[in-house]
Amino acid sequence: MTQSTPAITLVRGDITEQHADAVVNAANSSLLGGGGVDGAIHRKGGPEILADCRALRASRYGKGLPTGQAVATTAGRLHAAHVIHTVGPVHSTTEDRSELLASCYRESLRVAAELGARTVAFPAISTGVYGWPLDDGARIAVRTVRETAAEPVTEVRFVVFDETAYAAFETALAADA
Ligand code: AR6
Repeated sequence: MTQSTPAITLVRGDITEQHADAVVNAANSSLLGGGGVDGAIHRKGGPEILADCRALRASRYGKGLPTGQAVATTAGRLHAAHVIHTVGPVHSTTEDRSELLASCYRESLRVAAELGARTVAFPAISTGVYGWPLDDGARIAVRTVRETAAEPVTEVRFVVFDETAYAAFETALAADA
């Protein structure tokens, strides 16, 4: 049986306001919080998320969550059942780390599918503090989701903060169709 890939939607907004089964966090490998999306998710979701992250550090990820991998916690007070934390690569001009960025989307979808999530909201991973150019980050995001069968996930929603990011995803969605 061939599996279908999720439908993709694009919205401009705040990822912490999304109603979805799973919300993806652009975390760092410590899993203990930071700025950007990560800071916003922990602030709005409340302390249960950090408690789960600390438990994951104590059990499975003593050395931290490796770049390109994903792991789920509660979503605390967010309008979601789960937060899926993934660690994007820092952008490099000397090394091609695209495969690690693609892995973030693939692994997050794999975890979402395992949890039985149907709707998954993603930020533009690595395109903030980690310095990935938006156009390329959007292209990798769209291409990877289009290549990844993730039933029962039926909707992947890219949630971007500003007009520039929205335009980058619009272009990627049009070009890759
Ligand atoms: N909703 C949607 N998009 C957002 C939001 C929001 N509330 N806030 C920022 N963005 P970033 P990274 C956009 O820096 O590059 C943290 O400190 C932002 O404009 O959150 O993967 C972690 O702890 C950008 O386009 O994630 C790590 O140390 C995109 O989301 C590090 O930053 C991602 O920006 C991860 O860096």
